[in-house]
Amino acid sequence: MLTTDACAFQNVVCQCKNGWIHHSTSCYYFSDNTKSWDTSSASCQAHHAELAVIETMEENTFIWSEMSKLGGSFWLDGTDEYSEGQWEWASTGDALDYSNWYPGEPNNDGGEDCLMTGGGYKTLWNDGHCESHNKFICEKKLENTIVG
Ligand SMILES: [Ca+2]
Ligand SMILES: [Ca+2]
Repeated sequence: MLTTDACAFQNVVCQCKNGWIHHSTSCYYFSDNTKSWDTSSASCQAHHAELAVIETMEENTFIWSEMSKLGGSFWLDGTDEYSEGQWEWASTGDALDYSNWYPGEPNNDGGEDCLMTGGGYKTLWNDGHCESHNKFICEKKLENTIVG
């Protein structure tokens, strides 16, 4: 079985499909269009990906470097729709180890259960209304292909 370390070997090509950006062990897609959180998540899954799960400050810095070029707010995979105030990554059910909330967020203002970043929040995070339309970031693990 290939691990991400296999990318270090010369006979393994690690690449992302056109339109996806390689960073560390993942490929990321930054949407142009805006959708609700549910529809954004489904759109990622249609491309065998999930909304982005941000696990480290380093990864957060990477997505901000792209978001700041593109502009707009973006959905991430986090939600507390199952249990108010208990934030988890929807695709794994894991609690958020790393987080980067804007001061005063998450405030559940009027019932906000979906994780967004970018826009006026810049690199920081906010809980937004899941029905609002934002751009979104999909993430999937790097595809390893053995050559030769
Ligand atoms: Ca909430
Ligand atoms: Ca909020």
